[in-house]
Amino acid sequence: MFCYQCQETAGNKGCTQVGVCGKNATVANLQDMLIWVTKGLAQVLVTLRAQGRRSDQTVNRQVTYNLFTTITNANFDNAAFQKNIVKTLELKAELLKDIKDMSELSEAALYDERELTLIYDKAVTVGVFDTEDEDIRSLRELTIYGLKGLGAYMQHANALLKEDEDIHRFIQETLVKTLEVHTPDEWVDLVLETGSYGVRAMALLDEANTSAYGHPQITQVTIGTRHNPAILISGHDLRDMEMLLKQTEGTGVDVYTHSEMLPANYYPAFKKYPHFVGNYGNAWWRQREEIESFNGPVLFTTNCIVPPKASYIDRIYTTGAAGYPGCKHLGGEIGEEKDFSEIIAHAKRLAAPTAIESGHIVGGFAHGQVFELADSIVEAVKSGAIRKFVVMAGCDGRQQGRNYYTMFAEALPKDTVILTAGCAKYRYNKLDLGDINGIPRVLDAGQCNDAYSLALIALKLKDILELNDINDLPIIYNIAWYEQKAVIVLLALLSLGIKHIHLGPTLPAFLSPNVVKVLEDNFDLASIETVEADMAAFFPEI
Ligand code: FSO
Ligand code: SF4
Repeated sequence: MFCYQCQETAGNKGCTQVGVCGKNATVANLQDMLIWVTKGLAQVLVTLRAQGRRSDQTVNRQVTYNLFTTITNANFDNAAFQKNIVKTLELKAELLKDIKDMSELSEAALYDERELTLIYDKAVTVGVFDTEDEDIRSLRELTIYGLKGLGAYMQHANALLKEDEDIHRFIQETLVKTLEVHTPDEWVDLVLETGSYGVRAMALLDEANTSAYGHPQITQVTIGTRHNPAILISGHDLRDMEMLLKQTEGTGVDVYTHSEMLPANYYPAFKKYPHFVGNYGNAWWRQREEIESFNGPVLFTTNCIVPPKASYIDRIYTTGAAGYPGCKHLGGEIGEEKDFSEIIAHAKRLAAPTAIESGHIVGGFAHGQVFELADSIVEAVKSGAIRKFVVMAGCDGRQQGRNYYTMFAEALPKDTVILTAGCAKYRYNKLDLGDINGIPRVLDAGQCNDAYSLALIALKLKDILELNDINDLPIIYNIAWYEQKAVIVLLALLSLGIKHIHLGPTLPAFLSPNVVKVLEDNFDLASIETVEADMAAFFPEI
C-alpha cells in the first residue's frame, strides 16, 4: 500500500504498512483498485456521451459513490470494496456493449476480471505511483483528492434528490484526464477548474439542505445530557438525520449529534423534535472515549470513523458510504426510507448517556442568518469595532500540534471575529471569547461544506464595502485540513481568487516542492508557523 491522501499520513510522507487512520494494506489496495476501475467506467461514460447518449443517473451516482467511499476514515470494510469493484465492472461491461469504437479506450476501461484473486493481484499494481514524475503525480493526486471531496458533497445533495448533470460530466471527464498525459500548466488549470466545480457542488448541497430543512438559525445547542436512552449520530448526511429523528419520535429514545453533525441543531426543521437533545462531545478523533461514555448506539453517516474499541464495537452502525467490518450497515438507496428500527431497539436496551459537559454552545451563522445581521456587522466593520474576520474553517485531527488553533484563537486581538465551518471549530468553540456589540466572536456556519457560506459572506461584504478585489476585504484565512473534503474546500477558495491562505497544521505530503512553489507564487499560499510568528504576520499593525 501507499497512501498519502490525508494530513495524518505517516511521517508526513506516506502510509506504507498500515494507515495511521487504521486502514490496512488490503483495504488501501482495494481503494486504489476501486478508483482505477472508476476511471475506466468514467472513460466509457465520456465515450458514450460523445456518441450522443444521455447519461444514466444510477451510473453517475456510482462514480461519485466510489470516490466518496475511499475518503479518509469513511469505510474500512474489505467486503464493501470488493462488492463495489465487481459492481462497477458489471456496470461497465454492460455499457461497453454500446461503444462503437473501442480502439481509444484505456486498459482501465477495458479491464474486466471479476474474480477476487485477480482483482487482488491487479490492485497492488495501480495507485499513486502510476505516475513517475513527482510533480505531475502531485498535481494528479491533488485533482483526484479534490474529486473525492466533490463526490462526497454530490452524494449528500443527491440524497436530497438534487442533481447537476454538468458536475457529473466534469467529474467523469476529469477522471479520464487522470489517465492521460498533460503538461504541468494544463494540470494547474484542471486543479482550479476542479475547485470551481467544488463551489458548484457546495452550492447544490447548500440548496439541497436549506430547501429541505430551512436556513440555519442562531441556536444555543445543549451540550449536556438527559436521562433517556439515546442514539448518537455523526457524519454529514442531513437526510439520514431527518429519517432518524422521524423514526425515533415517540419511542422514548433521544438523539444527540457528534462532531460534524453538530450543525443539524441549527436547522429549523430539526428543532421541532423534542427528543433531539443537542450535541455530545467533540470532534471525530475524541470518539473512542466519548462513545464509551455515551452508552448508547452510534450511527455513522460518513467519515470520520476511528477503529472502534472492542468494548463498544457492537454499538456501532454505519450507513451510506461509511462502513466498518463487524459493524452493522443499515442500507437504503437514494430516495428510499432507511429502516433504523434495529438501532432504535438497541438504544432502548442501553443506559442513558453519561454527562461529560453541561451548558450550551452557539452556532447557526450560515449565509441566510448572517445576511439578516448584515447591517450590524457592516456597521461594526465601518466603525472599526471589528478589525478583521479570521476564517478558521476546516478539520480537526488528533495531532498534538493542533493545539496551535486553540492558542491562535485565544491570542487573536479582541476586535476580530472568527468565521468557521467544519470540525476545526471544536478547537475553540467552547472558549469564552466574548462578543463585539452583541456579535459572537466565533461565528459557526456549519459543516465543512458550509465553507460555501463563508465564501458567500465574503462576496456580500465585498459588494457592500464596494471593493474591487475579494483580497481587499478585512479577512484573513488560517485553515486547518485533514482529509479530502478539506482539499475540495481549499481548491474552491483558490478558484474564487482568494489569496494568502495559511494552511496547516502541515502542508499536504502529496504536494511536491515544485507544486508548493506554484501555489506560493500564484496564491501566496503559506504554511503555519508559531502562534507568535503568525500573529505578527497577520497583524503587522499591532
Ligand atoms: Fe471533519 Fe472528518 Fe467535515 Fe472532514 S469530521 S474531518 S473535512 O470528515 O468532513 O470537517
Ligand atoms: Fe495514511 Fe491518511 Fe491514507 Fe489513512 S488516509 S492510510 S492515515 S494517508
